[in-house]
Amino acid sequence: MKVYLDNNATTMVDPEVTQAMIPYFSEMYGNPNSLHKFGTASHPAITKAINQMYKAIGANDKDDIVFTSCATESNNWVLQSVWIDKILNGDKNHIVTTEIEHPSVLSTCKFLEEQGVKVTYLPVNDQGIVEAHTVKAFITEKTALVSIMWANNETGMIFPIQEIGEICRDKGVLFHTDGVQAVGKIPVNMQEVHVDFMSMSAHKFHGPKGIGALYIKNSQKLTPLLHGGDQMGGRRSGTLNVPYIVGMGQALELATTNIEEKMATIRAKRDRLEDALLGSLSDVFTVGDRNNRTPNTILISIRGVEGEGMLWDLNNSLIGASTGSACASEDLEANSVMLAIGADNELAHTGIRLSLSRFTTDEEIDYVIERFQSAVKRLRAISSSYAIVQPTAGGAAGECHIHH
Ligand code: 7TS
Repeated sequence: MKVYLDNNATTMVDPEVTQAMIPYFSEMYGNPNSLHKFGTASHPAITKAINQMYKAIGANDKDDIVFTSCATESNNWVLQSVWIDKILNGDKNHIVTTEIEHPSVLSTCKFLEEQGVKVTYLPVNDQGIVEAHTVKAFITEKTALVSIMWANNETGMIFPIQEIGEICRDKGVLFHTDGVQAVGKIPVNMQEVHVDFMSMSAHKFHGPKGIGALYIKNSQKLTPLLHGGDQMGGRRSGTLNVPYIVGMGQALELATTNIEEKMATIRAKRDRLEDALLGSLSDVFTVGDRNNRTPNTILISIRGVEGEGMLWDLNNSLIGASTGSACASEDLEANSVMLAIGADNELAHTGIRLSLSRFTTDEEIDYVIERFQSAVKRLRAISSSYAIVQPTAGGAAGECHIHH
């Protein structure tokens, strides 16, 4: 058996999405900005995809959804353009974000710091989230933007986006959320939250890689990152990627149709896996209250077992998991999100992220439970440190046993 449990890194393209895309590679390849029929043939499909996106996230006619090449671009666009609009050409100098954003936000913030912008990286609590009152305490007269993710890619923990949005609205500060791990996984309705900008990525919800989008509330001004042929109303130049636009719209419609049902099915499998691992192994911990997590995610630590060793064993059993974000997995550093939550350095080297999808089956879960347990036993048996340390050997396993 072969089991893919790295869906927070990327997902399989839904075969229905592939089918919807194919005609726009083959027959309808014209440039949609051309005036001839080769170009205009794809207009209805683009309109359909845009409508699918608006409906899926509850955007209204006044809002804008602009396609980009990925969420990394969407995140860069918001941060760099707010810097240009509100800091270079305005009287602000400050951005508030968190310690555990995706590198596409954190590295852009570091770049902006080099340009003289002040950035506050809010610490997370032991649940791995930032509470709204903490955000409020750090907003000043000089704050141009708050950028806080909707759900974290490594833990799945969901941030209080509604409350944070209200605070930003009351303080007159722009609010951007990286919605990559929320959109298509949990209900997202832009009418229910006050969010100015939201980044999305198709390959996280069974769409193609290499296409993202940015939601812009009330189509407000945002200096373009890419200047050129004035596509997308001049907001984002570059020939429209028609097949991928079609794929993104179709994938989001499929992901969000009956989303509560889909969530319940994935959650039941996730909880069964989590309960089985916590119940059968000593000294294992999962991060964050699972009722406040995206329903597909587990970040589990196994005392005495290096994450990379565990991945190796799982990989030998044809199980794909990760030690955290694939974007950072080439180095053997401790999991930075676990460190931010307060895990000690040793424990932060043992994090394994298991992320399911709607294609994960019960048989796959059974197989993973069995292989995971035997990998832990094997690796602990050969671990010199575990035999010596055994800090709470025999103690209860459970959620949130990570101490400051
Ligand atoms: N934002 C979040 C929260 C993400 O999880 C990712 C990808 C991105 C942005 C970047 O999206 P892209 O469209 O530019 O690819 N995250 C991960 C991950 O957790 N493991 O691999 C990639």
